[in-house]
Amino acid sequence: MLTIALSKGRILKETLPLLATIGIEVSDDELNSRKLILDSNVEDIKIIVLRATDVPVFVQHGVADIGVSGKDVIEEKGYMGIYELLDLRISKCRMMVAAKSASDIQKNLLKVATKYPNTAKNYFNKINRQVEIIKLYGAMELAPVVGLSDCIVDLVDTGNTLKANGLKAFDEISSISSRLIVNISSYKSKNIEIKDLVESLEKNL
Ligand code: PRT
Ligand code: MG
Repeated sequence: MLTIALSKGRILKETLPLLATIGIEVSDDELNSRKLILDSNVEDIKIIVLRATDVPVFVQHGVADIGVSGKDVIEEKGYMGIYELLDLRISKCRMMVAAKSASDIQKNLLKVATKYPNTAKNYFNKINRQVEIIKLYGAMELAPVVGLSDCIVDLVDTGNTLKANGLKAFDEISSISSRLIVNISSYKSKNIEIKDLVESLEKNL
């Protein structure tokens, strides 16, 4: 049995066609049901659908053997108990520092609002900037507008969300795409199945 954890939303939408290319399919009935553990057409492969930030946690603890997670989420959580095996090159975007104007990110003690406190801390440490991190769970773009922070660290794709809120992206922290991750023990105990799956996925990318 192989259990694959995916997050609902864009990663699920973009991973299902990849799985289909290697013969793993989930019916619309399963997808539209309220079930959280979905059957696939392959008898010993199940799909669990989670919140994006929970995918590495399920894989780390081995309740899912494999998962697909944004590099943003993996870097923020760290690599304990997991291996990153493959860049799936889907759900691409960039981790950026954004603010109302360039002068806002020149301040001495910078206030940074973000859903990614570790990523932000590491980045500003590396460039020797002193920061105060304000952890938020959503609507980051609001923080500089209402004066809660000087800037934000967040994902940017088209830039439309920033623009709509009067913000601009300044520095790029990293480029992001979704990665196939695997539980370290599963990788040992189910090595053949997992390697097969990874190799056929890789061929079809
Ligand atoms: O929505 P929920 O709270 O359930 O979780 P989530 O927002 O983490 O899930 P989801 O499905 O939205 O995102 C899952 C993964 O998709 C992330 O972990 C990233 O790896 C990847 N991804 C790719 C993105 C984006 N592009 C993206 N643009 N995740 C979020 N965004 C958001 C961004 O945070 C900002 O609010 O879209 C907005 C910016 O988009 P543009 O196009 O306006 O620049
Ligand atoms: Mg979202």
